[in-house]
Amino acid sequence: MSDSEDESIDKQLKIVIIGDGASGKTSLTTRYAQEQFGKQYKQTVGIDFFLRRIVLPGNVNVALQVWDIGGQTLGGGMLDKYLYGAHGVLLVYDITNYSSFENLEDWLVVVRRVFENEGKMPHRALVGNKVDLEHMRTVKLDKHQKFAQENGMSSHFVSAKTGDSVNLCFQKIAAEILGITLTKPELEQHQRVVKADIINYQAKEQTSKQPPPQPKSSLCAIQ
Ligand SMILES: Nc1nc2c(ncn2[C@@H]2O[C@H](COP(=O)(O)OP(=O)(O)OP(=O)(O)O)[C@@H](O)[C@H]2O)c(=O)[nH]1
Ligand SMILES: [Mg+2]
Repeated sequence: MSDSEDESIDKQLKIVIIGDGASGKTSLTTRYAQEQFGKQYKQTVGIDFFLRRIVLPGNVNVALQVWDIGGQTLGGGMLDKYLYGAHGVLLVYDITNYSSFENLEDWLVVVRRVFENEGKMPHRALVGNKVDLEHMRTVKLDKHQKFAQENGMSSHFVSAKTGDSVNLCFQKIAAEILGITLTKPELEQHQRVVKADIINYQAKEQTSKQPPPQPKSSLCAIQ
């Protein structure tokens, strides 16, 4: 099959990311689309777009059009328009911020209202972000699961910072929207290994004047 024929079987999916400000929507999107993460918080004003192509089992080429919506759009007039025509909606909260979880109720109200008229609801995914801060978790697992179940949502936990389960989350959502089953090896392939930085003790030693480490020993630290 030639490249041009490959192109013709592409499916385009509109994925909209919503949730409170600072829950990590932009971080999640840039991690997924550009393999980047920034510690600095820069509020999204309105909307940003990203595109990523993936291949699903059966050689199905999918173009994911990701709409990253600013948290401040809740209550504004534009949100309905952004949501219109979405195949999937990710409702993102920060597992260390309880109100970001509670407020998803309000975001869901808008989703329901927009799609009531369209007849068909989009795939809805509940995404708990910042799992690298597990020790600071304020939203219990059972709360998350209950909310997902009651609202017919798929359930995901990710860290935009480390990249943990980010690819997997989008892959699963796209496959589910298109009615494609992912096999266990395919699921495992998208589990990302979390990288640990190697500390250079020789460089540290020069600045801190600490006793030298044992020869040939090296340490890993997960940040
Ligand atoms: N530790 C940690 N911090 C994160 C993670 N994801 C995002 N952050 C931080 O959380 C802050 C807010 O992230 P954004 O992605 O800008 O949040 P947002 O949801 O896009 O916010 P709005 O654009 O205002 O709606 C930033 O300082 C990020 O660095 C994560 O997985 N772990
Ligand atoms: Mg943002």
